Amino acid sequence: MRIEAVDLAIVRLPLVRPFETSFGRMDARQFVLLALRDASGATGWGECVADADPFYSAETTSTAWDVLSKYLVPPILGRELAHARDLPGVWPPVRGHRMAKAALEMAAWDLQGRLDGRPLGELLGGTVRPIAAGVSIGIQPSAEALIDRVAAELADGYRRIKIKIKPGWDRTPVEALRRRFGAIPLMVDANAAYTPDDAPVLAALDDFDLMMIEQPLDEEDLIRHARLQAALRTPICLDESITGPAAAADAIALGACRVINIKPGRMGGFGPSLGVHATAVAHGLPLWHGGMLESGIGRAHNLHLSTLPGFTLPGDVAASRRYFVPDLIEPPIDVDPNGFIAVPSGPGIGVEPHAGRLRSATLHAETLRP
Ligand code: OSB
Ligand code: MG
Repeated sequence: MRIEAVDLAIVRLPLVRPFETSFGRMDARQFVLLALRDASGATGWGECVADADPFYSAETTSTAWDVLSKYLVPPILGRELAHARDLPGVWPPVRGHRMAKAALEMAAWDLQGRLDGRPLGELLGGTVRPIAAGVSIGIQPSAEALIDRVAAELADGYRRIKIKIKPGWDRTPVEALRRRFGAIPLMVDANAAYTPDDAPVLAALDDFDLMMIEQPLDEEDLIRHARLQAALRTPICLDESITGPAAAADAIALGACRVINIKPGRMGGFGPSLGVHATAVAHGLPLWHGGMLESGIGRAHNLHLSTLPGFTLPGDVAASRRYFVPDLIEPPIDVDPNGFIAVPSGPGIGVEPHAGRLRSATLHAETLRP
């Protein structure tokens, strides 16, 4: 591939309903969208998962824009690359900024698939097949409101329910869901809202046979996660802490988790994700694919990676209509009555933005050329 131009846009899409977590409430998604234009006329798409605010992670839309336009995009402009996997080798030694790196790296993989005429999932080593889908449900105003949401998601076929928790909203919603829905596949995500002093509250959740507790403690606290895991029967799943293959290996060696949530958009792209996948599979840890409220572009990338064999649990990769109506892509991504999502077929990610919708959702755009 030879990239002749990169279009960068800041895109804003209102969410169909607010999404509340322990770190705040979101009403819209604002992200950097990349288009890599190859000399052959093909275009690869990438969506940066960094949000407008630094609450889930340190990176933001602004930092991603800055790092992409100053450091990551210029060295690839006009340069011949044998394969998408070679991209990180041409970057200057930028520390961190994994979300910015991921957006560009994942766009290069989409382009690679289009140039090869193959679906991205196949290039990554997966077998393109329908993906088991779960949902992530934000903090609700009451247990009754939560029960109504869960009932609607189960009726749509979703195969696993994840609810967001925080101190003060943990036992009550879990107890209410178990009482109303019995033994459904249920898990919770704390987004790092607890401290080691909260261990008794988390241990009390052992009574409810949760599939796992996701990221209870701070992202840098692998050792405290290991101590907490030793005190719990419920498996801990790490999300924010898994910054790449080294962190995954450390977490497994320490016993800090028994499940891993892979988000390529958070961990620097498909290269690092394949590394985490291999490490987890080698140690027999179950994996699932996370989500970051992506538009159809990022969602399609996630579906393709989800076709790898290590993803044995339903992921947070749900239908477009739970997030955006209309989505940036047409047709939107849908779920079947059994809770499976078809991976878009066709070369690369198999979808592209609807031109008119992209234009009206774009807040700012620039094109970089050699
Ligand atoms: O922690 O998994 C998370 C959304 C934004 C940021 C972090 C997370 C989430 C979700 C939603 O849980 C997953 C999705 O439906 O895309
Ligand atoms: Mg999470």
